[in-house]
Amino acid sequence: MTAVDDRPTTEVGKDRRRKEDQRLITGRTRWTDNIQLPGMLHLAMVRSPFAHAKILSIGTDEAKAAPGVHAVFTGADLADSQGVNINAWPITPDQVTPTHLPVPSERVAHTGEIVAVVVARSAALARDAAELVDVDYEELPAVLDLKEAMKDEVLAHPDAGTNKSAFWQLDSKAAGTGGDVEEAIAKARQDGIVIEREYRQQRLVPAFMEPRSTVVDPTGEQVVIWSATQVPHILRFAIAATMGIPESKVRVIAPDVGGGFGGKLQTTPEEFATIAIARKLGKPCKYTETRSETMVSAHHGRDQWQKMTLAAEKDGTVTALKVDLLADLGAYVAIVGGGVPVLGAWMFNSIYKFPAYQFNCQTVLTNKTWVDAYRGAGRPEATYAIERIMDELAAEVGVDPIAIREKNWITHDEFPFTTVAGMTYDSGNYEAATAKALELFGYDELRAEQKRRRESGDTVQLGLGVSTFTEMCGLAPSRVLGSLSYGAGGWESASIRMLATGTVEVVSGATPHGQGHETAWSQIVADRLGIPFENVEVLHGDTQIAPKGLDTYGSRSLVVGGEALVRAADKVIEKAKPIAAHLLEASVDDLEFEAGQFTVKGTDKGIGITDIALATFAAHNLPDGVEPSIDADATFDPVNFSFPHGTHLCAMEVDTETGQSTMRKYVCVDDIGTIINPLIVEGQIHGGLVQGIAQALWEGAEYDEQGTLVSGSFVDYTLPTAADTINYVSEHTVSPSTTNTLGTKGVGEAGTIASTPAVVNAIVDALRPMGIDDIQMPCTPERVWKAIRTAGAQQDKAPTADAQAHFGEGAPNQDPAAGTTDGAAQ
Ligand code: MCN
Repeated sequence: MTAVDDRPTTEVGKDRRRKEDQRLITGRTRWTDNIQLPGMLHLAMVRSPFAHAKILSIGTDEAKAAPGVHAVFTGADLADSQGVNINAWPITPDQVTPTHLPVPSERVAHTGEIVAVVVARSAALARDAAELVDVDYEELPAVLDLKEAMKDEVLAHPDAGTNKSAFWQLDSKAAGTGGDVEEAIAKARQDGIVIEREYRQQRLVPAFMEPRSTVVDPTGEQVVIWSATQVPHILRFAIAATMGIPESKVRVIAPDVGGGFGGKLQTTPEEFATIAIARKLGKPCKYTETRSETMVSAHHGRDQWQKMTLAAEKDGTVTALKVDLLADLGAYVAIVGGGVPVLGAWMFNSIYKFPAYQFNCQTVLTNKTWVDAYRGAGRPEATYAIERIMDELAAEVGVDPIAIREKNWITHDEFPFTTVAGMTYDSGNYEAATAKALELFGYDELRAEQKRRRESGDTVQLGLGVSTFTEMCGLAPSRVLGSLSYGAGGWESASIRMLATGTVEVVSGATPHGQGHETAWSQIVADRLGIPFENVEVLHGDTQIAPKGLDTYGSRSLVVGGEALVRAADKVIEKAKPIAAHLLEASVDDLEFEAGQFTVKGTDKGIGITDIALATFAAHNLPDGVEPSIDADATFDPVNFSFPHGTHLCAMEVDTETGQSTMRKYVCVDDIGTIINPLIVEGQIHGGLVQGIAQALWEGAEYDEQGTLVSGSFVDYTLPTAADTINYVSEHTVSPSTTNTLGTKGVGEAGTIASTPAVVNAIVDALRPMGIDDIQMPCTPERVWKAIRTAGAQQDKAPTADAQAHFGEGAPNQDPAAGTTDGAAQ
């Protein structure tokens, strides 16, 4: 019997290996730090060792006299030229936004802030001399904890008068999208269920592979800036807006960039300082940070307290959700730092039909590294809290976590569905994704094994974790972003240039830094124009070559930039059509276009689009009035976000004697609509999963009482390696998006958003019979062990009938020697 060949005949859907990997893997590429310019000088930063301090004086004489040193600059020296780091998303008109100077001259507000810059012949000489800069500080009280910051007793910025940056609310009753949340909670307290929990999102470091680097050449007509950035277009805008250089005189180039995960969507003090100094000296300058510098000076992610109040009927039907979010911004409001927690407003309600909802978000300033978008940005945080508390509801009602979700989720026949947060989800099928995941996982068998282990008192218990998530990505409709006071739009652009010799240049406004756009974009164009995949060249990341773009973040590139590309391709075909008709001596209406060929309907007369490109280049025989070009540009602004969703299931084995949690199985079924390249998608999901799992188990940025980042290196910040991960089972269902013609939804953040609660739910599920209903992330063996011990101590010391009679409800039941939970289990 012949096997049926179901490999796709189109490029879209094909497992194409990434074109760009050839040069990346063999090192035939240019990272910013590889760029060498004649006469180039090198910068080193002098950074504050204090979390909060007045700068009393800066002695630069010794550093200036050091070998190879060209100059030393302080904030005062740069005051007239250094610009200011921007906040592009003031979430309220009265948001407290401390001025963020690249090099401050009076006061530092977090450890690692730059106080002086040394310029020398080499990076090594600059670093050596930086040690000789003598800064006299007067240490000021620092506020490090975000709950402490709320008290306003110690101020991160004394001039601001408060640490509270902004308060933002979404209330379903006020918005007309649902009922009164307080009423629904009060009712549930009478005759239903109310669950209250507080979850912690620990601080994370977006540990991209390539440290940030900037090279500036000020010697020509334009200032040319190479930067390891995700956002060359936004950087050009910010430089023009704050440094007084006309935008047309600024060229930003992001060459190959080694990852970002949101951590490179910032405009940085280091970039501004390097530009200011290069312009002052009139010489090319380079600054590349060390890994230790990345840890303290590139922005951090997450850092929230999430107070959740969920109301339900006795059978588990949800009736209200109230979220009180406290979000740490760190020392400054980063480019979209204030807005990231607010994105949770549309995500905490997730896939569930809450009749009433309220989201309250308070952002707070502290003397720590500033916080901004890290893979998922606002959506992993929200997904974590809602998926954790849905498990608590299931436990309270006494049903399986899957059953509580089925009872409350939006069913496939209810799409499009406008949620209580006012967001319209266009498509999805939670039942299908969950059914597939359960089957692949072997859910029932694993539950049976869990029961056996519980009954036999196995020291290694099994827990099953569920996460049925959705997210909003493809940032996105400019009008919606504008209504939220976001400073930029959400469109994306693409251009197609039909070269005379049959190859095609695609120019993308989206700027990949690991996502494989060159491959995926080639697949889209190859199908649309009917030309070989190999004949498409994708250009990006240089504002001179791709002048229009809003860059890559928020899993937006495909659903916005990919659709712009489709529209540009359609325009190319439309422009080629009259030329084809003219050359074939046929009417435009009689032509059809397929697989790269225009043919006269019902005949074998035809001409290929690449032949038309050549004929247009020669321009000897074009119809009257037709311009000699079939090139086209398109800019696309979607009407809505895209809403990927999926079901992630995790099995964890928890050793109750050591606290060690080991992943046994992980299955995810993601629905990201049409898939352009399954191989890229698998890579995106795997990478995303590891980051989400790492938050659950390993990673956390910890400060000491002085405000020093004690997890400031990879020795202490436990980034997982391949050896720490397992083989995940990743599958898909397809509910095409209706907001782009490709039917695609974003995938770049899905794994990170979904996986964290699946893992923690599994660990808690394993330990629930011991009375444990939360473990604060990261669930390290120590924390799990402490939680087990504390729970055990509580059970051992359960008040006797006598004690209860004596002490009443307040009967002591905790062994003081066991200590407090110390944040290990809350
Ligand atoms: N894709 C596809 N089919 C789909 C969806 C996506 O084939 N249905 C492909 C796209 O063509 C693209 C890739 O998957 O090649 C990711 O697409 P998309 O979801 O549009 O995300 P972006 O390209 O906008 O990338 C941003 C996203 C984010 S927000 C973070 S953070 C992140 C991520 O991508 N950072 C990354 N993935 C990363 N991958 C690497 N290697 N490095 C990072 O820093």
